[in-house]
Amino acid sequence: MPDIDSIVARAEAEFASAADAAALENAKARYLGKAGELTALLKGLGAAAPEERKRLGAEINDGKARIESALEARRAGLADARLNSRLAEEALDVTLPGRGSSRGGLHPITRTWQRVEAIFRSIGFDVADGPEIESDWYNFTALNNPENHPARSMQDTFYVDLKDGKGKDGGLPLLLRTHTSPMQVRYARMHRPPIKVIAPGRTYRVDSDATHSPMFHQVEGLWIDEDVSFADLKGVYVDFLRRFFESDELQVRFRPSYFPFTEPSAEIDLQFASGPLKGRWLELSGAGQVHPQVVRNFGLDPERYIGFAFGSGLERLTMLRYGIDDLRLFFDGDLRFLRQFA
Ligand code: 2U9
Repeated sequence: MPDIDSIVARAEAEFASAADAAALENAKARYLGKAGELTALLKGLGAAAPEERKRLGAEINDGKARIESALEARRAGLADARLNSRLAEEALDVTLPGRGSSRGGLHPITRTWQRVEAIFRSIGFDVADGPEIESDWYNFTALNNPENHPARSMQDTFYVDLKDGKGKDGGLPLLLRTHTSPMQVRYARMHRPPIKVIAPGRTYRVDSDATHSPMFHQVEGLWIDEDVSFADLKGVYVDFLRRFFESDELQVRFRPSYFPFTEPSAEIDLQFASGPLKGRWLELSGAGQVHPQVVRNFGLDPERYIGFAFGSGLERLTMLRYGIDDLRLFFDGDLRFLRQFA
């Protein structure tokens, strides 16, 4: 008669050394499976004498129960170990400080843009927005730019040249607007006077150095009615500058100049009463009385309607307001610079 205790002891040892569930199930088969050792003993019982069969049967069944309980214990042990190792692997240290969420902020140009809109809205100006790809007519012709004006050349203006020949407006070229003026022409042709509007937005010129970027921002304004004068222009613009720069002491100077779309025209300079730029005349904007031909291009009679226009770079306004000395900082995306405005 085989020694059941030793079979049970071997099974227990094999189960204990099974490294995983698969090894354990293989070990189980060697004892309790169809061809297992204990199964073989049970099968052999038939050959034993009846008295012997009863005693042996009880002994084998007892051995089987011990092996099964060793198996269950090892199964539970392996499951426990697996759970523990997963817990260790996937552990979260809930005591670690959070990563925090960083605060976003508006780009300084956007801040200027919004500030300019708020000031002009407060004195009754509408804000217009429109296409950055323009036709030659809206960008140049309507603004009284002569056919041979250098601004129209390939060296100064980005022309749109689509391969399928679509970059044309009835045979004339399309281009990236070189100023926001075409938007005011569109606006003036869609509204009846009084026309009181500003057009802030992106503009493009073939120009790139420390003080010029191929993409830059402008804000232009237009006020057309039956009796709008140069004095109104001065009033509106000086008020705007004092509010924009938050200084009532600020000095403003209008210097004669020339633009094809205004006549007479002026450059606008300003002088701060305090701060690092104090006492220096700084060029800022241009302006003038809208040229009669431009008023005609609005579809209006220049004998009846008159008004003024002005234009300024949003970059220039921003640099003077915050004391920024390099235009390229606006376009580099350097967080050390941008965070100062957040
Ligand atoms: C219409 C008619 C006239 C807008 C004007 C200027 C003078 C001017 C420059 C300032 C710095 C452009 O960004 S800049 O380089 N602008 O000097 N702009 S008058 O005149 C207009 C606008 C629209 C229909």
